[in-house]
Amino acid sequence: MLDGWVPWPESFARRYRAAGYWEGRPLDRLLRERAAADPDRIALVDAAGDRWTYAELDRHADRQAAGLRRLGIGAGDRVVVQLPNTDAFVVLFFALLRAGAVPVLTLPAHRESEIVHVAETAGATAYVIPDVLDGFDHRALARAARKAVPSIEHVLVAGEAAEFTALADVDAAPVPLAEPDPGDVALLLLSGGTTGKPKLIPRTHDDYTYNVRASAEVCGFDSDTVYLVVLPTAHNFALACPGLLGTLMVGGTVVLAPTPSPEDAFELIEREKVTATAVVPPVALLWLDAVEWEDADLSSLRLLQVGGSKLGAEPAARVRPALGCTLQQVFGMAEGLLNYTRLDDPSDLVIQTQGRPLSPDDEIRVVDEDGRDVAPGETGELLTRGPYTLRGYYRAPEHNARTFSDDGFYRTGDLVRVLPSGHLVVEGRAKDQINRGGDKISAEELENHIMAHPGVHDAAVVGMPDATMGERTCACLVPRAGRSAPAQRELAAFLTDRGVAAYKLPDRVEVMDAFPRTSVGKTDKKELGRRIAGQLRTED
Ligand code: J2J
Repeated sequence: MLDGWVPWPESFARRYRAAGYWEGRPLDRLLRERAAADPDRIALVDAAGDRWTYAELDRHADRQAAGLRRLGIGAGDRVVVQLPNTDAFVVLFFALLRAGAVPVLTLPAHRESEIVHVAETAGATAYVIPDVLDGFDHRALARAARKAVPSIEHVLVAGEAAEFTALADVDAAPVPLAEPDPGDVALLLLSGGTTGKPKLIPRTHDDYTYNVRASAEVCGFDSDTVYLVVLPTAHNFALACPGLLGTLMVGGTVVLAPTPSPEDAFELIEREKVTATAVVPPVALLWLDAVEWEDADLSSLRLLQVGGSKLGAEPAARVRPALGCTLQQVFGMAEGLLNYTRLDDPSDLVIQTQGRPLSPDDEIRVVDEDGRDVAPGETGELLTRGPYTLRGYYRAPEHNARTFSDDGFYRTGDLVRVLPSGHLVVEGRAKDQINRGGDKISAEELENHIMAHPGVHDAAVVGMPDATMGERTCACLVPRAGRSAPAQRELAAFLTDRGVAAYKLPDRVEVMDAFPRTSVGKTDKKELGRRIAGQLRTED
């Protein structure tokens, strides 16, 4: 069993098994079983129109698993995966599971700072990359990562491998492989993060299979479902809620979009007769406008899932008239808990709320700053535990001590209120994070990077309101005595040079003589946020 993760207490594990949530099946079986039942159905279509049947996908995953084993990548090995929305991701994901290795899923946008930290924390033995993506050479990143993290023995490249191993050559005749223990960790997801560095989220075969199966049921996925992957495949939402895994589990067809742009997505919706997809609010807003000028036929689309950050009631109400499909709000987290509006919910709940918990055994508490339960309907911090919510981050005991209650509830950092129907309304956030249209940015992580700049004495990163993104990132700087603080462009270049992902770069820089302080002398970020918001209003 993998060490460094926190399993559920045995009494809970027993309960979740008895209730039928945990079925004792390895995650990759969902593909194996569909391939046996319906070998010739189309499982996967990429943007170029290449098609994979279930049998082909299954066979390819078996061959790649054997190839991975031949390289020495096997049981319990952590493998950092950084691939775009391509068939290579899907094959590799199942191949790793079958080889017994643990995929560690990172975004294509991540750079040296994130990759090195993640690979180090995971103790990764391999790193899988594209060759060049959007003009960025991932092989150069791999060279830097290998230098910084000596445990990385293998770099596998989808495309031109240079001195590394081509993923296409990771291929061998299938060999019998022992199935993993379904109670063990199947994959590691990345958390949005609220502290200095991103955290790793262990998800077990049992818990993730349940996450996928229950989501597919709630969303009405079946073999007629054609699901378009718009968000990165490495994102929990697109992967498993129900996402690509939920579609494959029920024998539907997964279509991979290279970008969320209306041009790419609408063309694929029309060409492949897509029935369902999942997007973040800024993409939903873009699509709602784009239907006015793009003349693609979107009539096949039945379900638009929107989540990752809060969708306003006004755009929510426009989804059906503009796109002709059902809206589903999803308030989820890679840590576990998923809230969905139901397909038959009255429209006011669909428009005004962020859904209700997926599982009857999702336990919800809403507490005040002292940890006491608030009165029903009042706003407080959401705490949760349940059959698919983590009990601790991977190899992070100190952080876990703060982030989990003694009885195992995860403190989400989200401020919510619960309606009598059980639906949740997200009212704000207690965590020090910016939610930039669904992309999460840890203020502390970014502040640490910024404070390495020689012109900066102190830094505070806060969100500022934005009509499209919900929030954007503002870096408030106090210059070092006798020096000048960097302007936005210079700061962006400095952070890029440090290997910080582009989505984390501040949208605005505010230079000030000193920060407002709270009564205990801490930087008053709420006040800073108010000041920036006020300033933006005067600029309008
Ligand atoms: C407000 N805030 C939301 C929503 C997430 C499905 C959907 C989303 C995610 C995700 C996910 C929100 N309204 N509808 O993994 O499977 C904010 C909350 C939450 C955090 C989690 C999925 N939906 N959020 O966004 O791990 O603050 O997962 O705690 O990236 O996003 O972020 P993440």
